[in-house]
Amino acid sequence: MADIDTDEAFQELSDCIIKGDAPGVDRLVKACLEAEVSPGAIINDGMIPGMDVVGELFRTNQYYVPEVLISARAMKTGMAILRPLLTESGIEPLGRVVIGTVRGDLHDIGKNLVAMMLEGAGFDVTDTGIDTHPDEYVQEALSQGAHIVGMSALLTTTMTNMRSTIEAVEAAGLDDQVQCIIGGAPVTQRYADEINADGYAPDAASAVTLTKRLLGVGVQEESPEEQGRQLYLQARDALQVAVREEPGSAEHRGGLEQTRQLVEQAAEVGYDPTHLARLTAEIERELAR
Ligand code: B1M
Repeated sequence: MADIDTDEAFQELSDCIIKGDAPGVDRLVKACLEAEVSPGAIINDGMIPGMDVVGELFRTNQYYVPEVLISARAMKTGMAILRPLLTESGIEPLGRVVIGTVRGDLHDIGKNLVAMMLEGAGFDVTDTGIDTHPDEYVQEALSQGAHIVGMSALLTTTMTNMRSTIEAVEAAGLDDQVQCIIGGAPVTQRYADEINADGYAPDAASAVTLTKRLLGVGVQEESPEEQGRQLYLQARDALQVAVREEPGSAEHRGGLEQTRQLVEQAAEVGYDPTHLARLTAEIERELAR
């Protein structure tokens, strides 16, 4: 058995995940295993803290999609080594998620990000890929014993297949065991409410928080101050996306509406009105463009 300072190794492993250094992760995971560190500790104390930092950097616009994908790939490198050992040692995942892009939709970059972040957070994830028929979600949910069905859609024309999927889950009598969550650029909380989804997340990091919250695992209750801050950051992100769209287009109006809803939610939990007033003024300016 090789000798190793586990605290140091975990810190290095976490740094490698943050930097997206896949060869570093490969080396460190193997070194930890060589030193008989348990796969669960390697994931929970070395890799997941790194991915948590990545999630936070992404949420606060310090990391963008390419950095997150590179970190997620590094995470996957470690998971690929550890997954068979975890199955052997019988460590239970936080929950089982079936995720896919809905029927008719071929966009998968965002969905892949969400899947990787969920896997990184300790969930067992089955990815149905793109163009997923409602029946396929149901079959996978049944065979995997899923707790969560996650749907991604990037087109206003395919969003409607989220409703069909939720209906299929209900028709299969799975709605007691399975919660349906949705996301994707044109999707909003309002739409989630309209189609009776159990949750909506605007980005991959929030999808992890939402999944943990729905399953009651690993999430401490956020203070109203923190909730407000998160909603404000989401509103700011939504506005940034909306202003890039053609003024007056459905995407532009939808993005501004989503921003307004988030501003209202942040106001409800008492977030600083000066910051929110700035966003509201920007929404008004955009609407007048
Ligand atoms: Co397409 N496309 N596309 N496209 N494409 C959009 C979506 C579009 C907005 C571009 C535009 O016109 N401005 C537009 C949709 C208009 C609309 O319906 N409102 C559009 C169109 C029209 C089309 C085609 C119809 C074009 C054509 O053929 N005429 C066609 C449709 C094909 C089909 O799906 N049937 C098409 C095709 C394609 C490509 C294949 C070329 C390519 C996809 C490649 C791939 O995914 N492998 C593509 C791309 C790349 C885009 C844009 C440019 C980028 C999408 C993306 O990957 N964003 C996009 C324009 C845009 O968004 N600005 C566009 C990055 C990604 C990280 O973000 O997916 O939003 P996103 O995911 C985020 C969140 O939304 C959230 O978390 C992610 C990370 O933060 N999230 C979830 C996503 N899923 C979630 C699930 C959750 C929770 C959160 O819970 C389960």
